[in-house]
Amino acid sequence: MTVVLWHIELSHYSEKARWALDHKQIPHERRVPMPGLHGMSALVHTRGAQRRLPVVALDGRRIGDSTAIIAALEEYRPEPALYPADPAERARALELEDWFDEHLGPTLRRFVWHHTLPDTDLVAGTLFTHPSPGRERLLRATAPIATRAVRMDYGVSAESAAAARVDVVGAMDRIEAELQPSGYLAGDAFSVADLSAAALFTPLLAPPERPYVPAGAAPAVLELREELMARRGGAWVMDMYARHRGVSAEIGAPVAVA
Ligand SMILES: N[C@@H](CCC(=O)N[C@@H](CS)C(=O)NCC(=O)O)C(=O)O
Repeated sequence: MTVVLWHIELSHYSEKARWALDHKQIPHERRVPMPGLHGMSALVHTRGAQRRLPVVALDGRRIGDSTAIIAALEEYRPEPALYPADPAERARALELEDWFDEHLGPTLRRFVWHHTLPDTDLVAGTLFTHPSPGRERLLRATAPIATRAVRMDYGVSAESAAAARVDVVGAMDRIEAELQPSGYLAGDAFSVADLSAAALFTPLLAPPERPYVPAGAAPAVLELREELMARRGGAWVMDMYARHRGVSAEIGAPVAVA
């Protein structure tokens, strides 16, 4: 049975699921629902259980939520492992995954959307990394309504974006504080903790190995990117991508030629 991922190209939670699928080299198809219909698509594919993407079809099951998806993939294809074998290290890795999911994911999204939404060209360039003229026309036609909906859904405002900036910098502090002598967040090897922290930073830091990196970014995003890239934690995110992002296992993905 083909493994299918319903995802949003830009989304950092989707990037967690893509990275896990690619890391474990699980061949899968990727489907991108039309912006505006993401919630509906998640509800349909999980039969009402989830209104967020990513969602994975795996072994006859529909699984929503990036953390639950990685847990299911770990069972389905245990090697290469994303969960440390040592119980204490595993508990630490899962705690860190959770912390970055809850503290970095929503705040970084709030900050990036606040500064991106006023520029419809930028929004289109962010959502469509391949030409999609039909979808882009629809997006432009509905931009004022869609902008309001995104602001409401994610709690985006000038005040919340300012607070989010502080929290994003705090998440970078946490990476730097938690890094072990090994250079990883839990134990001596790459784990779900490293994958989560690095993936959740990508809409801001845009490592070149991340698929679907938008061509442009808002000035405030570029400014914070520069600030964080000058830090040890920013260099660490780049390093995790360079060393561990690996090759896509998407069925029909373009093959990289040397
Ligand atoms: N806790 C979830 C969060 C997923 C999430 O927030 N997804 C957002 C994109 S970043 C989404 O589906 N937004 C579209 C919508 O709700 O319509 C996870 O880890 O997968």
